[in-house]
Order: sequence, then C-alpha cells, then structure tokens
Amino acid sequence: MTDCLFCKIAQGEIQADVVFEDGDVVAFRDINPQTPVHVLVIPRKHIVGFSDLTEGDEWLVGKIARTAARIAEAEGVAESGYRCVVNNGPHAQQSVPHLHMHVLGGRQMSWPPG
Ligand code: DGP
Repeated sequence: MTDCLFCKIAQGEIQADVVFEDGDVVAFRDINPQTPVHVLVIPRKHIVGFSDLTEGDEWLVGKIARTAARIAEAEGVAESGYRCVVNNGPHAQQSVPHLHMHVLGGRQMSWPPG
C-alpha cells in the first residue's frame, strides 16, 4: 500500500531499527518504547488489523507469533517473561492501520492493561 507508514518501513523507505526481517515479516524497535524491550513485528503484506485477517493469512499469523518468540529469545527476555500485544481498533487504541504485534519485556508489567 502506497500511503502506509509500516509498509514504507517494510520497504526501507522510512528508516527504522530493524532487528529481523525475511520475505514475510519485518521486526523493528518501537519509536516510543513502553518497556526496555519493545519490538513490533509486522507482515510485509498490508493487512489493516487483526479483524482483517483472512483464512489465507493463517500461516502468516503463525509466522508473526514465531518471530515474536524468537525476538524475545534474542533480546534476552524469554526467561524473565514478555507480553505480545495486538491492538485492534479504536477501543484498543490501534494507531497504525497495518497489523503489528508488540513484543514487550524487560521489566515487571501489571495486569489488567489500562
Ligand atoms: P498501536 O497503538 O498498537 O497502533 O502501536 C503503534 C506503535 O507504532 C506505537 O507504539 C508507536 C509505533 N510507531 C509509530 N510510528 C512509528 C515509526 O515511524 N517508527 C517506529 N519504529 N515505530 C513507530
């Protein structure tokens, strides 16, 4: 998609601190980190959000989840614990309309979320 921030990051048109990428997904550090480790995992394919996933995207969700787990391992938070979050829509405060999974870790978090 031409006018999507995360598509532009995936295509290298906008700079980001990329920690992992392959043909399907890109992972980069959040510009406004909420925890010591805060990485976003996105599909290269433009999908607006969780609600827009189709049956054909099921493998891609697995790929995103597996990538998130690998990043947690690489960032050294797999043992201490981490949180994977997908915000979908206004009540969840999704601000970028391109599917992304937050990988958050490196400090004690609370529950429930605000
Ligand atoms: P959400 O609220 O779930 O849509 O989260 C979007 C996240 O994207 C938010 O934590 C900040 C991050 N973000 C927004 N713009 C940029 C950017 O240009 N670069 C990077 N690295 N992260 C961004």
